[in-house]
Amino acid sequence: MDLYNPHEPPIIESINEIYKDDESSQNRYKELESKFREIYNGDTPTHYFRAPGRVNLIGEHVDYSGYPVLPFALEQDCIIAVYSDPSLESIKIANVDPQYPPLTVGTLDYIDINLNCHRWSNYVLAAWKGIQQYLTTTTQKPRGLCMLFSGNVPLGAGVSSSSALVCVSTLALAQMNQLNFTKEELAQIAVRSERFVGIEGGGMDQTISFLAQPNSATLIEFLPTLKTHSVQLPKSVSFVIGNSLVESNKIVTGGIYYNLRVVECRLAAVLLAFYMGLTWEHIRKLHDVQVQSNLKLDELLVKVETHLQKEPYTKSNIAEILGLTIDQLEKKYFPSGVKVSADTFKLYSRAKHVYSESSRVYQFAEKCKSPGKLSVQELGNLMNDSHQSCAQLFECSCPELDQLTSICKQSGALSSRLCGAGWGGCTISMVPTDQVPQFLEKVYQIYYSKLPNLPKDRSSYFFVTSPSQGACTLILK
Ligand code: NG1
Ligand code: MG
Repeated sequence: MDLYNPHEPPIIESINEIYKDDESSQNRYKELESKFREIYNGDTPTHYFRAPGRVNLIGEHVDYSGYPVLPFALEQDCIIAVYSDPSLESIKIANVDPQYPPLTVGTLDYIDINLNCHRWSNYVLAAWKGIQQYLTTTTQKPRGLCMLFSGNVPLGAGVSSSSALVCVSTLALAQMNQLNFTKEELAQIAVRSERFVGIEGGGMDQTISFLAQPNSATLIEFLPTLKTHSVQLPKSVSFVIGNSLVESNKIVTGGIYYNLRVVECRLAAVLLAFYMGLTWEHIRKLHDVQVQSNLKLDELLVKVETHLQKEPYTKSNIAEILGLTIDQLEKKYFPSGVKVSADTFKLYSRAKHVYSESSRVYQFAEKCKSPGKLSVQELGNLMNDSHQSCAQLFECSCPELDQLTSICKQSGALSSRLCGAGWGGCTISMVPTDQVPQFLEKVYQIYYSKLPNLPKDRSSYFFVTSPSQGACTLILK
């Protein structure tokens, strides 16, 4: 069996096997088990599951426009211990971290997620809502469960702590209910489930959490159908994650940041199609414009220059151009979860970012295919250009991310860029492996040592990472 075949269910691993020389990870599961017994009156968990966070090398804010991304999975993950017996009629959710309160839901309850109440358990409920849909189509009665969660993916940091939680919940809830989905199916269910929390994400995070392979990054293509290709990274460099320590909560700011960008990209696609004389009524994504027009990314960039105005559009400008009322425009194109609150929409610069960033993703993956000829600085330049485009055209950076990425470059990194949604959170830097120790020390002195309330454990916010494996079921052996 090919362990990393997306058309197979996730693999079952032995905890002692995958954490052979790693006592602290083994202890993490032992602690989870003893905490579980303490919380659930002596019951012993029968199943364990894990799903990792991720970094993205390049391809930011292009997934929801239908374009490929190039992430890999982190070692940091969200893990769950689970127990089930036929007498249980509810799902009990608890977290080892006392700041995350427990919750109980009946297995047959209708799941209504309150978008105004920002609870960690919303992500578990979202996963349950996604899985419930498959159980009601069969005659199967959902299983009652006791679940205990523990996570070490940095939160609100653009490395996908939320998706790790949704993915591990999706995996556990599916497997405990004998739903034998493949990794690819689980990823697609988790993508739809996470949208119940109100953010119209593109699918990169859940896909890599399930389909990641150790030792390589993954090029994920979403259209016309989901496809993954492993990409070997150059051996002479290391990847360092540095959290700016500016927290960015996508749910809280979704109306002015993430969901606004989703709608800006959608409207850019529709107007571009309209002006190019395409059948714009069916267009939802910038990728749809490429499919219908059959143009290359460079040619589409020229179309953006020709057809979209540099000045921001208002809702009434756009409605008038398309011959719609504002109400029709909102119903057809605006996200239904976290409401967008903006008066103006910068369609020109958002479209320019998406088409140019997508071209960088293809170039990066292509260069990695011929390691003999590869100049790592060329990869670095693509990453640096990605940051510039995120900062200037997509406006998803912030002063601290700009400052940290330039400190990283001054301190020996070949490249440094924001990672994930942005507006805070992490940077990813590519550093020659033999220079990593000096790099870590320099950046620590210049950026981190000056910050107030710095967390005690440096490795929780500034660490070297390499591609790890995707979600799996674990056994205590
Ligand atoms: P993070 O960084 O986890 O907030 C988000 C989206 C991705 C992608 C990136 C930007 C979700 C779950 N994740 O990630 O789909 O659009 O931003 O490239 O919405
Ligand atoms: Mg997230």
